[in-house]
Amino acid sequence: RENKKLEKHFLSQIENTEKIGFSKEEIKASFLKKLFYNLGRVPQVATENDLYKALALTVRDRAFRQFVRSTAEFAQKDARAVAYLSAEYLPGPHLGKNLLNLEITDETREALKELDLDLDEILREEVEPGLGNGGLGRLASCYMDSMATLGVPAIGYGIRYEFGIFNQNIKNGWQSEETDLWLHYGNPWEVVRPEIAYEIKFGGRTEHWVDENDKYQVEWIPDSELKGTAYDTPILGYQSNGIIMRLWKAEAIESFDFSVYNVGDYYKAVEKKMRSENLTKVLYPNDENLSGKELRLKQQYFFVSCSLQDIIRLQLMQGRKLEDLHKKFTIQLNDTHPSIAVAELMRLLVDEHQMEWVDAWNITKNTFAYTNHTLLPEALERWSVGLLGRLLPRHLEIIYEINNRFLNELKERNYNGEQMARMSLIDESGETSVRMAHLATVGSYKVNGVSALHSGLLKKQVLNDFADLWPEKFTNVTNGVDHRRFLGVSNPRLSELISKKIGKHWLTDLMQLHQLEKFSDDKTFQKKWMEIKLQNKKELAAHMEERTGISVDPKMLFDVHVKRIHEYKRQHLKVLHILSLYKRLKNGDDKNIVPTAFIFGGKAAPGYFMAKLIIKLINSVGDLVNNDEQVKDRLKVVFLPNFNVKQAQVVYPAADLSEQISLAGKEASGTGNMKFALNGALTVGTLDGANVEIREEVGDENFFLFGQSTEEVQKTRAEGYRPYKYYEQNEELREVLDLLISGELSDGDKELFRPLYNNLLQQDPYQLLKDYQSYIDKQEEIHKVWSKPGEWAKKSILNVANIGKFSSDRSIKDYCTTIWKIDPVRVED
Ligand code: OAK
Repeated sequence: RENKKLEKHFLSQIENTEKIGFSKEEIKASFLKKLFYNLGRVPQVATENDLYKALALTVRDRAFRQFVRSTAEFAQKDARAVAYLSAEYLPGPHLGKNLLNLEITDETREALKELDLDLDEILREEVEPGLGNGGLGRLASCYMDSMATLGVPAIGYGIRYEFGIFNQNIKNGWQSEETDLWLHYGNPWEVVRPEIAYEIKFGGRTEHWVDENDKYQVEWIPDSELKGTAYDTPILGYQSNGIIMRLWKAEAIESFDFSVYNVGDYYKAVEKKMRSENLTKVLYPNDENLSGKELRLKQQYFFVSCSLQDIIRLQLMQGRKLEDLHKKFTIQLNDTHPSIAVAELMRLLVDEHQMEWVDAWNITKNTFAYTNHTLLPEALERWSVGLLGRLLPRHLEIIYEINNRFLNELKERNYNGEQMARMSLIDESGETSVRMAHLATVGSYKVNGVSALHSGLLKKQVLNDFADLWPEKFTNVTNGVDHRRFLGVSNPRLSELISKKIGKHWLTDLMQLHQLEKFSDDKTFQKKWMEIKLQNKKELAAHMEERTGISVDPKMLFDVHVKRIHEYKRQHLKVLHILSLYKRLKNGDDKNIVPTAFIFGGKAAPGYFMAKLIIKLINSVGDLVNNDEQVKDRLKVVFLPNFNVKQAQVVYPAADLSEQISLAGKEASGTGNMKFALNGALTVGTLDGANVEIREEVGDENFFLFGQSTEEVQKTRAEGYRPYKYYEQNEELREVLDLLISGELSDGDKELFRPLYNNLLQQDPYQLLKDYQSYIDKQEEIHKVWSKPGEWAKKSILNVANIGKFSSDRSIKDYCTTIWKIDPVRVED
């Protein structure tokens, strides 16, 4: 827009920090104004939610200021930018985090106090956006924070699901799912951009012809269309920059189908609108498991196409050539969920922008980079050619063309038929389908795994042929976590103690925590350290009692297993341990058993029977143990319902022991492991995912290692694993397993847990029985160490002191140097 006056006044307003100040008085004034002018409320009738919203809007103003300033800076520097494409985000509550980033937590607390309001109460009002399932979605949000903090020009693209991950209730020990209504009370953080909207096509057919200039042309004639509208949420970095998360909502192109309306069928007209909106209604709640549903593919294509059209618009708007797209943008694919982008960018460049195939391909394969987040075969996406061709006929043609050219290249390099069939984008072995990981790999300039172990396995197993062909394409970026959220916001007591000792610099450089090492033997420091842990445990205990009715003594060892429920994560191995302790106590053998609270949390995919049965088992064991007079002061079992970011922020600071017990070779990285250690929990874990690197950093004497290594797991399997052998040979294990089908856990019902029992005795795909004894032995050692408070405190301090590597700031710097080739542009105040 050319309007000098508007611009001049705008700038003087925005740039003038006085006008949007950060002092207590200014925050108070803004808050009161928001309450009155934006929400139309006077104090007498204002609800808790009104107060929350008034504060959120106060903070959002300040957040947008940062975002606008960063954008101007990025534009001026003509910086190369990242478009992060992720089907999932789990940002967690925004308010507390934004206050920290703006460094106005104390001022805000004071301002509210003067109004007789409590900041903590207002913070509890926020309903978090549950736009993801677990690790992958949360990682995307940690990366958004670090990109903002470091000044990496970036946009995070995703889907604005109206209903996010379900709310989990526990009824009679079973999980039940309830719709997530996160938008019900309105979302003060987002701004809709109705003018940023793109048309999206589905179905129909293609027409091919040669035009008058001898150019091959293709037109896609769809059978339905809808549009995606942008909703922007500012994501602040610490102290300075801000970027946006742009989420797409599906809508009908016209609100009403007027041709139908005119003939009088009003309801039919509205129906079309509703059908379009269905597309972004709900998040698929499967974690590392395919739904294979048509709507899911539509969601993926929908958000990818909106995002790519937006990226092209931004490229052209800034007067740049489309041919230079890969120079100004890099597009990171968060797993294969957005991998249809490879075909879509080709379509946009070739069909819509008339580019030659070879040039378009050159741009495409220099634009995308692909992160793999799992090796589980059941999570590797494939779409049947039938479904893909029906929904996206043009894309299927493009995928076949990419594949033909790729296979020709292999032929030229003398690959044989078998190798080519293995590497093909099309899997012809069963139902003909497209292997999305192959499409992403062929269409990207870099492919990375998320921990050293996982990246190695990716090269050795799932993508080995590709790694042999293009070794330089493969790399590793070990995951990291947003330490400002998971220590700064969620553990204020520990943050304060640390800052008092070593200053606040750790907030932007987590390696500073090394300075704590020299206090690890200091008795006074140890005492303060453990007092803080105890305070945090009291808070968690109160929280758990409120939600489950189960009371826990905060002095117990808090042994915590929180993450999605999945057999490979082996929550049931933890259960076997609890039952072994229970048995021992009942037999009067209580040596080396310290009073312990076993705390679980996590959601099961609604259709995953075994995972749901594991939840029921945990609760049944809880009923048995918690109500047994003989053991109830020694063992407690709590399943905390509805584990999400908000609850995680109460759990991690209160944990003594972090359970990271997946079967080696199965957990790509894990990030909960990092959050626990960051809060001073000691890890009991296998050599899986990032555990390996955590152990390297914190030292093996400060990490409780057990179980087989990846190689040993493979050897066990190759030698014909017979779990029954361990059942026969290990008496305690046998007794514990038999307890599952004794009826003791299930009101006499001997069949309830039989599926788990049979699975463990007959297949045991995750080798619990094999790792059992090693786990039990390690737990005995853990209980011994816990009995020596000084020793435990020292290990806890050393864990925190050596966790610096696992900040997502480090991960993002790695992405910048090894993959994106971007220099961050940090805007200083
Ligand atoms: C979910 C669906 C499909 C593919 C992967 C996932 C997923 O959440 N993977 C998880 O990603 C995290 C972030 O990289 C890792 O820390 C977890 O180990 C991995 O399971």
